[in-house]
Amino acid sequence: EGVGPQEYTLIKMKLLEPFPTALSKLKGKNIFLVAATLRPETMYGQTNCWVRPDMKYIAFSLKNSDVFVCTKRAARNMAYQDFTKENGKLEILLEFEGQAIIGAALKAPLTKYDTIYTLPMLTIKEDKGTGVVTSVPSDSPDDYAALVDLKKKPQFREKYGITDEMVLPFEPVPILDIPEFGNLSAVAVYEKLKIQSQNDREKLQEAKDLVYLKGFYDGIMLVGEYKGKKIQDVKKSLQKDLIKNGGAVIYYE
Ligand code: A2H
Repeated sequence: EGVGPQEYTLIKMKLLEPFPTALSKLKGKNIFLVAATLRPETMYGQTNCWVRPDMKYIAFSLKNSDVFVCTKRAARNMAYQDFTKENGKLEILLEFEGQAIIGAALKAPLTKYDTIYTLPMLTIKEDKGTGVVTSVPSDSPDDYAALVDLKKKPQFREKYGITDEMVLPFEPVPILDIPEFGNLSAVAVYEKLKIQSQNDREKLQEAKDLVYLKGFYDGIMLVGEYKGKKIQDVKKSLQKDLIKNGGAVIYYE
């Protein structure tokens, strides 16, 4: 990437009660899984949240006593961005592996699905974003590939204690129209390149290269307040609205 910090929109996905056992001592608190995204305009299409089962996460306190869940690396950055009571100081409440929160129910902003679930993605990187990724299978080939893996492999769901209800009802939502790729661009390239799984790294990179630039610049919103408008013209307003309504904050790294 270029010089200087990258700005991300941090999407706040509220953990619903009953909390997973590993977080039960935080009962009654406002807990959010926080996902770093470059595509706030796609949040209408969220179908689930991804965490990596074998990666470490922490829960830490914000200034207002709300709790965020993400990697310790990201939390340390946040401590220097005015998220915590004391600048640079991190108040860690709990540490656990992603596995411990798989299956957890969440309320996410803008999506039409009332409740979405925390599911496993094995390719999440430790050193980028928060380690929590919000899933938009309509427009992200990585997300679509990981969702299809779970849908077509009952043993994969079983391995992580995921029930059918957490996965099967969730379909990619047409939210953007992208020239050449239509209104489910990730699905279109997944099929075009005959991608087999989330581990098909080379093809997934190619898929991303194909759709991203077009999505960023020429895509048209199909839903929501900015329906009919170009993404590049509404991205900033949409981000502002999300922040104003408590669904997101800005995060740099
Ligand atoms: B994006 P960049 Cl619809 N490991 O959000 C793997 N991927 C991660 C990650 C991590 N630790 N942290 C964030 N990401 C994903 C939406 C989206 C994203 C769409 C389309 C493309 C896209 C929904 N998922 O990303 O290297 C997050 O997924 C294209 C790369 O900093 C985040 O935005 O550019 C993006 O990668 C940040 O990656």
